[in-house]
Amino acid sequence: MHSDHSLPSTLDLFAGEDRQPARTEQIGEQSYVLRGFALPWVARLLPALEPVLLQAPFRNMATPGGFTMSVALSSCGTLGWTTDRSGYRYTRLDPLSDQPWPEMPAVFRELAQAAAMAAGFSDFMPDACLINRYLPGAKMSLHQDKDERSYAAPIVSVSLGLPAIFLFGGLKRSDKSRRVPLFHGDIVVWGGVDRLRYHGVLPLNEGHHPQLGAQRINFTFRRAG
Ligand code: MD3
Ligand code: FE
Repeated sequence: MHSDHSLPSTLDLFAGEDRQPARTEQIGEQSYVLRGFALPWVARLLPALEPVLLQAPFRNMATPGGFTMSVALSSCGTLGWTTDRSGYRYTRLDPLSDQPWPEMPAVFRELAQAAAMAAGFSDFMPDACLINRYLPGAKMSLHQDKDERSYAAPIVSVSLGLPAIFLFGGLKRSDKSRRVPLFHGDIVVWGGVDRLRYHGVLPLNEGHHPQLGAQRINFTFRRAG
């Protein structure tokens, strides 16, 4: 059994004059990595994920350019992100089933809201949770998240399973990007001036995670509509 990070420790004491605990890493003006924040939630997240994936299985979608994404996607919530030859968009129906996307489990929304709050964004009301599955070799090229109606809300991203190297760029594609390792249980919150920064994920390395096996699963919570 892994250690229980829900127990308070000296690492969780608030640092200096700031409201951020010591395990929070600020990576941009309004961007934060909350190390291990999701660990106490994993035992409730994984069972809630199962029926979502039965209803809306992972699939490798086509891009407008005619490639197939190496990351497999699903979604839950009112809106799900999809791509095909005609473009990127949010839809109310899963194109695979022509049925509404699975409902967002309450424990998903509660975690996203708690993480947003911890990073200083109150009243985050996500209506979309994109679920990304990375198998070894899968990657996400540098891009911006621009398909949402408004950029006012933050984005909350939960990393589970194998570690990955996240690329955190600037507002122009050519801006230098920094590499941020993300581990099982880490949450990243972006908002405000950092909302449109370019970002991506390097190809996933082989490995085995005790709970998730040879994969990384990422939940990305957004206010899309
Ligand atoms: C940084 N997913 O689904 S976390 C995506 O780990 C996506 O699966 C990655 O990028 C993953 O679009 C990275 C999500 C993320 C979302 C929005 C951002 C990172 C961001 C906005 C600005 C900067
Ligand atoms: Fe993205």
